[in-house]
Amino acid sequence: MKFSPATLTVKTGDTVTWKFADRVPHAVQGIGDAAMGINSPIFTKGEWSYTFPVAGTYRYLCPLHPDMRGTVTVQ
Ligand SMILES: [Cu+2]
Repeated sequence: MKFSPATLTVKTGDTVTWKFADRVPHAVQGIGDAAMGINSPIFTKGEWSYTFPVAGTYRYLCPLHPDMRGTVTVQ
């Protein structure tokens, strides 16, 4: 019931892949306008990727479990 790692730093243009492997479903959903592109389907098992074209700090959560949060810093 957590993202691991919860914080990640990447370079502009990098692609981040979230891997879902749990007994309950999860998703990723960006917080705020800049993170709108982070919006995955709901997975129990699977992967979802997003490429970050613009530098910044992007926060996200699992819409099913809003205490599950993470941050991607794009340099
Ligand atoms: Cu979840």
